[in-house]
Amino acid sequence: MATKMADHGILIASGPWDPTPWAEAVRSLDPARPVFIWPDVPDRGAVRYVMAWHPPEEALAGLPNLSVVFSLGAGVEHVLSRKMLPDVPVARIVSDDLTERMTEWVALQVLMHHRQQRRYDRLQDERRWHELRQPAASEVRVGIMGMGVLGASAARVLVALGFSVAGWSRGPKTVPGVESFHGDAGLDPFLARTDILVVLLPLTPDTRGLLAMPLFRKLARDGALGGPVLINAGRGGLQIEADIVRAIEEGVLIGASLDVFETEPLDPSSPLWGMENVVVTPHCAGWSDPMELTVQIMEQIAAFEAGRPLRNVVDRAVSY
Ligand code: NDP
Ligand code: OXD
Repeated sequence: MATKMADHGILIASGPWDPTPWAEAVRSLDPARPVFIWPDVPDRGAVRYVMAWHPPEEALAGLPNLSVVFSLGAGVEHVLSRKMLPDVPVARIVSDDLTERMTEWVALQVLMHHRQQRRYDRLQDERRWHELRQPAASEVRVGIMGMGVLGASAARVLVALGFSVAGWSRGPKTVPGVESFHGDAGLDPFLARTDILVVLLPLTPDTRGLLAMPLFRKLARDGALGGPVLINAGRGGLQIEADIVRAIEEGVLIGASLDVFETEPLDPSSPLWGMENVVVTPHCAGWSDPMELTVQIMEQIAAFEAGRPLRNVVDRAVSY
């Protein structure tokens, strides 16, 4: 057993994240399995799996026995973009815990804009008792770009809250109470009926830079909120931040909630920090719990070593 395990080691290459809780989680779940923390890999032949979050290029190269790369997040662009990534399966995280956390964040942001909470915060600062006109949820059209695991979950909760919800994805989707748009042909009609745009797309060659002024101008302008709102928790590479700033300044957007940025952490000099109806959160919408996600990865490894198929393997042809 010990000899076999020696060839079945796990390398943790967690980029800017502290690797310690991930290594501790693996060790507590499978004490016999060798665990390496990049760049400390004395025997590269002993690495069979990599647990990766923004791994350095070299961490994925020269691993002769590598069988699987496990992304430590739901997104995988940080692995697929690595030129030295060998031709092995890349599996991503699909977790109830992460999905629930993301759904909470989306519902919070939609409600914050819908219920005009930023304006009430300012009124409170001024000690002013002033009631704002408040549309019903059913008058507000939420459009979700990306109707995968996270988008569909958020859609279900927003439907339950009474919003008029539509989704846009590559292929058609059936989610009760949600109007489905898909593909290039479905994009403009989807945008034209959307007051609050929620983005839960992966970052791929097709989606990079999509959230820019031309798209913002296609959003509905006749809605109950007085203008469109952008909420992005997908990836920063989807958005052009200079366009978001200009769109807010020019009233093309009346507000935004952003959890992800072109460069993270967001630079203190970014005007987004100080804009009145812009909410900035530090890529925490779907916070990953190391133990919860490591349990899933170790179950995947156990299945793989027993000859069963891996789950949540990314389709490299479409990059997500
Ligand atoms: P999924 O792979 O389950 O869903 C992706 C969705 O995007 C699918 O509906 C897919 O369409 C759609 N899509 C992909 N490419 C296109 C395209 N070119 N045009 C139209 N639709 C497209 O991913 P998840 O829901 O699990 O996660 C989504 C993203 O959320 C992740 O990739 C990650 O970037 C981000 N994320 C952010 C977190 C945070 O903390 N901010 C936490 C976790 C994830 P189809 O269904 O037809 O395939
Ligand atoms: C993820 C993330 O992809 O945290 O899971 O962004």
